[in-house]
Amino acid sequence: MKKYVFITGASSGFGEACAHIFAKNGFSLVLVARRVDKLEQLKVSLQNDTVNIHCLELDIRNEKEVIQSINSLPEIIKNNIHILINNAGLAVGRSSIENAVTDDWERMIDTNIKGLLYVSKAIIPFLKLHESTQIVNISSIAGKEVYPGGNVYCATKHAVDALSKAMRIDLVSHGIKVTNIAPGAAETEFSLVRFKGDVQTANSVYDGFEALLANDVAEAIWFVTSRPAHVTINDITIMPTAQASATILYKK
Ligand code: NDP
Ligand code: 8X3
Repeated sequence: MKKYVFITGASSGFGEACAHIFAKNGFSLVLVARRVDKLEQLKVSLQNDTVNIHCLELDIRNEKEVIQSINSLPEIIKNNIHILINNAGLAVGRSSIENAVTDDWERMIDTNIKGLLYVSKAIIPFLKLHESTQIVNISSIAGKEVYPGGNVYCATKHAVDALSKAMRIDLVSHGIKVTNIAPGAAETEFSLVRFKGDVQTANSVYDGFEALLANDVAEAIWFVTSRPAHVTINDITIMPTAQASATILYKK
């Protein structure tokens, strides 16, 4: 029976790149996002005789929907999930606290923290069915440092970093590995979402240096999930070479 990897935020960026790498390496996939049309397109591009792909239209902020959609998956899928990649997430806005739109805070907290928790709680019982399963949480350099205007986004990613440590403790007796991945600047739809569709501002984030690509992060995720059973990589910080810290970027 093929092993499944459950990838949240597979309609774009890191999640989509993970779908390609895991399919190439023989995993079957559960692909999760709100934009199911994008997932279906991805499915068509990946489909071959050896890989099973299940698309799940899901807003991870909705606890009931998360529980219901995961529990309604066919038994053959649920019972063969070996890896959960908690990747879905976003930044919205980059204002100082007194100028921020509070709805932006709700979206980040509800997605990056609460959504990650709902999905994890629903998937962990299935991971427990097997030896040596794994959760990969996508945090950020923003989960290690803070920067101007990063306030709530940084707080949510610090929470992901803390939850990775907490999950490792709670799940060690079940042999579930937990890995925290903290990327620096990567060129995906991330900035377009953060700046609410302002293409010029989004593009300017990546001007003058070579940002990470989604595939660079997906390769790191593949590396940590393909170690032998007795080896866990706890934490990876992966940066563009031109980025020394959250705030220090060498731009030409
Ligand atoms: P993208 O915007 O390209 O992808 C984000 C993904 O998350 C999309 O597939 C989106 O799908 C999904 N998503 C967002 N909200 C929800 C929701 N409520 N329910 C389900 N899915 C949702 O960004 P990245 O690939 O760059 O980001 C992936 C992760 O990496 C995020 O957690 C981000 O914070 C983190 N990160 C990004 C960095 C960067 O510089 N790009 C650096 C460090 C970390 P849809 O809209 O279809 O629902
Ligand atoms: C995304 C990277 O530096 O914009 O998590 O916060 S950063």
